[in-house]
Amino acid sequence: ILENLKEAPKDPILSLSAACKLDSNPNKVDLGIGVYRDEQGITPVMEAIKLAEARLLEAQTTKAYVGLAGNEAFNQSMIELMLGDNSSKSRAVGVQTPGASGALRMLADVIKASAPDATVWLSDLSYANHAPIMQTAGLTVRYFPYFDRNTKLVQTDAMMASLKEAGPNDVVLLHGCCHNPTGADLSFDGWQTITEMAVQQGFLPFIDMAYQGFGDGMEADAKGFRYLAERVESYVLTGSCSKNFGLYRERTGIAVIAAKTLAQSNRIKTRILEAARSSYTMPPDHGAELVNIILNDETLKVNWLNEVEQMRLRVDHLRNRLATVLREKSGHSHYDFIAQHKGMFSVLGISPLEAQTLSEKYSIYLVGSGRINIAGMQENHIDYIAESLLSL
Ligand code: PLP
Ligand code: TYF
Repeated sequence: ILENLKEAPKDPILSLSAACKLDSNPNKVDLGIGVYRDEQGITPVMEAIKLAEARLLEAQTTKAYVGLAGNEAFNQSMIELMLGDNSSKSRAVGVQTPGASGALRMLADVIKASAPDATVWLSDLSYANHAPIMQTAGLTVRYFPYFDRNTKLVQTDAMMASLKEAGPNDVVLLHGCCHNPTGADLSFDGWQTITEMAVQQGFLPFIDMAYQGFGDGMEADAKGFRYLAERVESYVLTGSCSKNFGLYRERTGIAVIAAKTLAQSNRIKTRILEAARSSYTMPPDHGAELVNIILNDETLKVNWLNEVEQMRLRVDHLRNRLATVLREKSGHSHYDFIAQHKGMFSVLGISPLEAQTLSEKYSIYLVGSGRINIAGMQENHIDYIAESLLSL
């Protein structure tokens, strides 16, 4: 029974780190996988997490199972963090999942169960795992124009024109902030337009929030999504603690459902628990309890917010430096858009072949879409990256 399988293609992003590790070029730079690194090239355990871990070690008395929805105090705290005092909070319920990845899949399963013929619209481009997750859940995927290859910003008019076709049997997946891979975010005007369209056309907004705090700040990053959440009848939302709590490997995330009424949200929640039970059953607790400890302790929360802000400012600084150095070295403003992008990534608008040349000739590893992880750079890489890029 196991004879028929051919080898699966490698994960295109994870395999970049492996290739970079094997590269003996002393100038090598890993701008592939989306993890934050400090000026020493390390992805540190955050201070607030270390303190919460010390408390947890002291206070935890059992490792017995928690339950299908995971840590409910975590779920409530994450809803607070993402929604603030949004009016939709009164009908929002959460389920802890193994990362936002788990949440994407659980929500896709529930959408499939409720509307087997639903189409999920993804931005062109979108997160590498969005289409595989939606398609494996049995949903049809369509793309709307998003990234303008000329301006390297969002082509809002073309996006909205295309989404005119989305109706009550459609799901529109939007990145809450810090778009992966492009770095090009919807403007607040864009959020207002899409909100109006969701209300009028009746499609389900599906918001994926993996980088809250990395764009303009913890509250500012939620502004567009919260505007939408106030006004649409129903939406679903995923949250990730991988980046803003640095909990990557602890697989800490949440699926949030805000249906018409709290009773309906709770009914849908039972279907998510059913979907979880028939796959991983229960999410890991460690990361969720750490987040819960931090978000419910005033001092730890302030420490944590400061740490995220430091990371955000560092990435912002690297962005601006790279754009400046590219302008100085080239004498033109072609790469100025890098400074306008938000979050960890930028798509540079180079071809897959040029991306391959950067990897093979210069040992600068980046995703084939031309995405670089700004948060993976060190200040002393910038000249080399700029010179290599301009030599293409
Ligand atoms: N969604 C987006 C847009 C992402 O970039 C990522 C990964 O970083 C995820 C979801 C999944 O994150 P995780 O499963 O680590 O929480
Ligand atoms: O886009 C990224 O780099 C992150 C990390 O299969 C990631 O989201 C990459 C590949 C993958 C899972 C996560």
